[in-house]
Amino acid sequence: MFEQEARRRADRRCGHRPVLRARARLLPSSFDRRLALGWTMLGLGLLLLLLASKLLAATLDVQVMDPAGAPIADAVISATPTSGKLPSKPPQSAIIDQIHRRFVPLVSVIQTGTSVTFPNKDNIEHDVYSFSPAKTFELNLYSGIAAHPVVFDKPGLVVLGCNIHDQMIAYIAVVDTPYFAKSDAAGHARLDGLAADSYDVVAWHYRIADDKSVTHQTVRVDTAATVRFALALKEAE
Ligand SMILES: [Cu+2]
Repeated sequence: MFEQEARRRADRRCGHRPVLRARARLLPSSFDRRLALGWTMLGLGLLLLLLASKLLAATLDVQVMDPAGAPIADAVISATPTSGKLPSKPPQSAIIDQIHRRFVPLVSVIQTGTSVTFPNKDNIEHDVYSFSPAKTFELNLYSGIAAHPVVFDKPGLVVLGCNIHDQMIAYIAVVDTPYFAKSDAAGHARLDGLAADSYDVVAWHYRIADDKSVTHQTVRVDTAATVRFALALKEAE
């Protein structure tokens, strides 16, 4: 009796096996299809998110003029969200050349933590230094691109000089935000990719006459905003 029951069970199992196998063959393909569909949906979702973030990223246009309305070039503009929410950005790098006994560019704006290289493209040696509290350093007499990078790890203004050539000067504005730009010859600067927020916008120029200029403005930026600065400058030396 037990034997009969055992055989019956075994038969039932055997009888079921082909069906199970057939199902087993079906399962992976429908599962694969669902998986593929899942990945497609995920891809589409990510694409939409990317497009949305591009659309949501705001632009701040800045116009810098003197009190008479003439455009000011080389003004440094930086914008810091008043919410304190800053996107994390990997450390950046920048280059300041020495060409024909001048620093090029004359004015740079970089985010705190940026490493800067100082290639000497002249056929004479330079000795680059800064006494500024935001970054004190000296690159002893060198030529070519041997100069190692300098990391600017504190916000503030750094004034560069050369110990050999007194007329050599350059300015580095180190800012605690990834949102910055320099005005062009038309006095225009554009800050891209801002998250919607209120921003403390700061304008600075190396010839600024501090007492007469409005250098801070708070601006709400949702999709696009424009801000104007009138800076009084000292006479060029
Ligand atoms: Cu020099």
